[in-house]
Amino acid sequence: MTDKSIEMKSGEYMAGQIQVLKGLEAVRKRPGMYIGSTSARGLHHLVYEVVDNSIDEAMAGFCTHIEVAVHADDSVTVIDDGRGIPVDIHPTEKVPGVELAMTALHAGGKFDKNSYKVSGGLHGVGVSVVNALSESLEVEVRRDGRLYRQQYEKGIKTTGVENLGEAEGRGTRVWFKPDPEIFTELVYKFETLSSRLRELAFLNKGLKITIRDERPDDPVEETYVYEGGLASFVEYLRGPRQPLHEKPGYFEAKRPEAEIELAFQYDEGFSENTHTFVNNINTHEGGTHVTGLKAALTRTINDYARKNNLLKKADETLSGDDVREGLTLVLSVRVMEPQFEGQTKTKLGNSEVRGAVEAAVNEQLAIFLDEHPKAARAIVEKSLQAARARDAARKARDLARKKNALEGGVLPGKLADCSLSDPSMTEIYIVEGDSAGGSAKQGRDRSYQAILPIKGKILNVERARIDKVLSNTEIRAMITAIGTGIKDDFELDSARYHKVIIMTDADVDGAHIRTLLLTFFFRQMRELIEAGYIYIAQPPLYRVQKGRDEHYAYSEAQRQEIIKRLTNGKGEDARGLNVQRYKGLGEMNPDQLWKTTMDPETRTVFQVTMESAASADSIFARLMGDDVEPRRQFIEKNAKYVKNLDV
Ligand code: 0RA
Repeated sequence: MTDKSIEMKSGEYMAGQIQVLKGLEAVRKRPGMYIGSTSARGLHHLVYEVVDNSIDEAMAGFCTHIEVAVHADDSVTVIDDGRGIPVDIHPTEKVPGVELAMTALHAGGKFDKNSYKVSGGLHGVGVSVVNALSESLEVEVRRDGRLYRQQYEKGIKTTGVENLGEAEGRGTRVWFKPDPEIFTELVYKFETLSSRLRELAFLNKGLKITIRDERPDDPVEETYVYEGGLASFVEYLRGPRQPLHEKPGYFEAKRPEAEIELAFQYDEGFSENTHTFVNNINTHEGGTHVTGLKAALTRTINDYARKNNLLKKADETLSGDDVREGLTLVLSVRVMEPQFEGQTKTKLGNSEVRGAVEAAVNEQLAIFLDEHPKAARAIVEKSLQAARARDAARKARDLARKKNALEGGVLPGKLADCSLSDPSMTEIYIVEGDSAGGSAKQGRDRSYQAILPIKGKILNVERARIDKVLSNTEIRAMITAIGTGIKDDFELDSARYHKVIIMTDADVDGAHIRTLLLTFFFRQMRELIEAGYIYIAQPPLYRVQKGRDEHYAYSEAQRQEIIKRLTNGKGEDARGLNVQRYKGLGEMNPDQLWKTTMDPETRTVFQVTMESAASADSIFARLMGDDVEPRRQFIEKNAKYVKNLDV
């Protein structure tokens, strides 16, 4: 019996099909609404969306292993060993469950009520969105001793759910190839996928996740499984920093409002590394759970310090920033009906979660401190040092403010400011080196572009306490030029520019300086990144010239392409061909710098996202310790990570 004859028989079925087609059409018309973007980011979200379904099955307790493979043609397979998507006919929709999952928007929750849904993807939109945006997709289900299969193209089924006969085991396999008519970028980045999958393995204790990249000549496979869950995550994040206590603190708590899992470890560094998740989603913008967590940390450590007479003066208290200095912490909360708010929908809104987290952390942290008196003392001592340094920095700052007011000069001398004063119209280039700074000053459009040259290596903020950070000239110049202040004093509304563009040489040193700058912004002006104000300029690597034809290449591939075109395929040795490699920005004259890197009409700038900044930061924390070898490796690999910035 063909599909057509079924349609004739059932008006209900036909109505369902019309709904499906309308839904798919909406997804293909406005893919951005469903997966955020159609660039690299959206492309990667397709994988996360499919994996999330398997993760849900793991969270329900039925799946132990998830395998992801990226094939030579950049198609992807996701396999799990869960129960398998149901194949029986849905009572009201009259189609097999698996077909419903593949075609109905938001079908995910229809089967299973009591679970922590929206486990991952950008909006938890469901696998039907992946189907709609795939040139082709195939789903296989093993259930009840049989193998079933169905195939689709652009979300429309090309077969029914076929029973392929007997088969062992159970589970679901989804293979899909993203549609080139939809996506502007079709190449998967192994690092991007593997770091999210590793994160999911940390967040789901004991779950095994494998990723295989079949594209390189020598395929790569990695497996992540962490019996320690978040405790393993914290040790991973802490990296080479010297811990104050040997094992991370760790607890799990079940409350009616939420399930809470937390791990933390203090180290001798000065930065705070807090990562929070709700239903496996990174809550970059914080929310009620983070409010509860911070309140509990501050209160419990102060209580402990006071109870044990560790505070010298009667009125001495430790601030939130003080007790979080040198702290690596991961909080994972599971909530039945999470409300995500904020610009990027990564802020938890559920008010009942605040109290649940606060109470659980108060209780469990107090137990940890009582049971580990040596660690507790070290933590309080460190917080006290932080409090005293902060106090000294505040005094120095007040003094500096007064001095500035007296002298009348507020902006740094090296800043070549723009003439417009509406921040939404203006941008500032932070430029590596005085010579490139000079070219930028001459090449810019001075009405809306400001230039701040900074000396090569700025201070490594990872290894310095706040008072030292603030006494660094380059950093002070940036802070005053940008105008927002830092940390607790940060005010987005005071930003003097809505674009802060980092422009460094296209070499290893440039990459290092860019990382230092990103780390600084991530640590001290995080909201500037969250607001989308930080960008990275992309200067060309080569100038290729033949006669009056002049072109710039931003990658090796582009260089070859241009040479081929200009020489009619003859290549490098053609007569009259002139290829110049730019070792630094300083080698470009002002006009070239404008044309290639600064003119909004022709330049490419990458907007820095929280994810890219966080990964810069974690790479940085990991590698800027005292070990030389990992640093050397990092610098060699760095070009690769920079390419990841738009993901
Ligand atoms: C709902 C019910 C059941 C399984 C699933 C959903 C399921 C969905 C996906 C998507 C990817 N992998 C999956 N694995 C399972 C099973 C209900 C039952 O067997 O009783």
